[in-house]
Amino acid sequence: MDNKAIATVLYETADMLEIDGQDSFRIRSYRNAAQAIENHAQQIKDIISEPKQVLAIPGIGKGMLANLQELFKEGHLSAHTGLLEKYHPSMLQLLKIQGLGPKTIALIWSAYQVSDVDGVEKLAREGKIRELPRMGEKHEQKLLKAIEDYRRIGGRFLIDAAETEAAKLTEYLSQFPGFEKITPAGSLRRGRETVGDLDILVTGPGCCSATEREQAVAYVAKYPPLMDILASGDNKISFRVRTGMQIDVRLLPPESFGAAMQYFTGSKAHNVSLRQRALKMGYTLNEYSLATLEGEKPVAGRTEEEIYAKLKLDYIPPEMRENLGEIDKAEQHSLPTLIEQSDLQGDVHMHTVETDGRNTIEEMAEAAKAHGYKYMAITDHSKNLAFANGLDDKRAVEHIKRIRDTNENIDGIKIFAGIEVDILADGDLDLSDDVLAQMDLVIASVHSVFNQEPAKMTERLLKAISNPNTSIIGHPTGRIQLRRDAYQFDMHAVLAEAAKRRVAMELNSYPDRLDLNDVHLRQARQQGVKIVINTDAHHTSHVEKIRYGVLQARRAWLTKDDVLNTLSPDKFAKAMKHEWTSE
Ligand code: DGT
Ligand code: CA
Ligand code: CA
Ligand code: ZN
Repeated sequence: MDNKAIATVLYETADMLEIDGQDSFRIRSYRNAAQAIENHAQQIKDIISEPKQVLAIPGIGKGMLANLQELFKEGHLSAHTGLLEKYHPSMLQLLKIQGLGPKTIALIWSAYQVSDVDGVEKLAREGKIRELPRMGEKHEQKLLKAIEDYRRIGGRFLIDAAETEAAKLTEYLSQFPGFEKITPAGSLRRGRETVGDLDILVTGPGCCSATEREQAVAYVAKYPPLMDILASGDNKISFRVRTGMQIDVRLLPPESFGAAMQYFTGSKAHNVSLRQRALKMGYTLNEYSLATLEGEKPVAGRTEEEIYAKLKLDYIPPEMRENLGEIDKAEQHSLPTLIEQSDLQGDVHMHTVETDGRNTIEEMAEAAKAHGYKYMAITDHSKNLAFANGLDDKRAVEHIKRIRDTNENIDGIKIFAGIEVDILADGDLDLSDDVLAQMDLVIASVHSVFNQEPAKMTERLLKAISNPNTSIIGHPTGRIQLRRDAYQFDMHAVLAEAAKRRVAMELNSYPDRLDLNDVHLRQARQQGVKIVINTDAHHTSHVEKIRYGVLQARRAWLTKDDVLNTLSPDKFAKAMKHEWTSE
């Protein structure tokens, strides 16, 4: 037990004593001791048999010494375990929520006997926290936000956050002399919608002599956002940064870099299949190389390409490595040609200052043009979304005119006039058919009443799809990653109707949406439904978020043909009026 672990037990005991309503002197003695031990240069475990040395640490008296002796003799502290039993171990999770202190937890406990995160979240959502003494609605909202942060930090991160973190670290590592290649592997490289921890692989010409390794690890340890080091070995250092993200950095010799890329990109399931194949062919495959079973002579390892080639497989893009049949396809030379960002000719879900966007029509169009698109669409909100200042029929018609005028006055990009119209609770669209018919394209989206019975929600979506003006269903499942689950409905029935009516499904690229997700995209393709990949941009800078959508499309094995906004402007315009033929 190191000093940090001891301090944690003491801090937790202090917090639980406070929840228990014990006197402040006793509580303070635990906190002071925890702090002193945490900052003490010498390990307590090395001096515990010398009571005088322990007592010499400021803040540690005879009582605390007895506690420490118990801790080392028994492996636990009875004051700590007793309180844990009384309040349930889940209390420790509650204490980790920023801004939820022992006093509030005590209040919640005495009123509701709830001591776990899910339970407290439920109370807050039910408006029961504001009923406690000295609490109000503001506290309740802050608490919900804190729980959200806790979940994020305790769990997975959105792909854009992971990417930003990886880019910052890569920049830092690239300044270390001798590091030549620095690449993310793991779930980030596979383009998964969320990332658990970051896996960064590093190599260079001389990588890595013992001294270079030592210097490199020391350099990584000085990374400014680094909070604590979790493990540090010969060629690996694991640490946590201030955002709560955990990062594994691995140093590799160049001749193993491809093997390590392959291994640490995963997925685990893909790797298991690949290794079985290697064994059948008389090879072993690990993070260092592909080698002969007999004599362990390496035959590949410098690049991933040579490993797949030696295994008589076409190169499998990282996004496909989930063991969903990609190895068979690679063997048969029949891997699909996945869609690429450069295949997209337009982005047709964009908001402006007219509703809840931050830029004008012109600014959004210029951003789309600078991105290299041939077309884009302005699709502001409809009136049901009151907080977004959504458009009614009259304003929508005026807005169309403005969009068309802007289109006349801009060169090099076609601006379509569209709308993101709300699908009301009964499945009706929020604007009159007459106005919707004037649009070049209509995205119909659910933005309210998410908790309908699945059958009702299915009916609602089917009705929206059956409106002849509907071109696209926007963010079809409504999920907000790490925050709100998808609303429930019969996806198969909805996709079948969309296929029949030639209504497209959106792949919304906003990182917290990514909706449809990879699984549903695959299902949509199988049912003959076309996809439109959009950003839902509310700012010119959001145009770049399209790449997160493209990654999900690739994970779903989509090709250029599956996605309507790879079409030329004319063909795309027709497709928005249901005029396309499935080949
Ligand atoms: P994450 O971090 O939860 O988002 O997902 P990954 O895929 O990044 O998983 P992680 O970080 O645990 O490991 C990175 C890769 O390393 C993983 O995709 C495959 C490889 N790997 C890890 N553990 C094993 C293992 O036990 N067996 C095999 N074959 N591969 C492993
Ligand atoms: Ca990972
Ligand atoms: Ca990892
Ligand atoms: Zn929307």
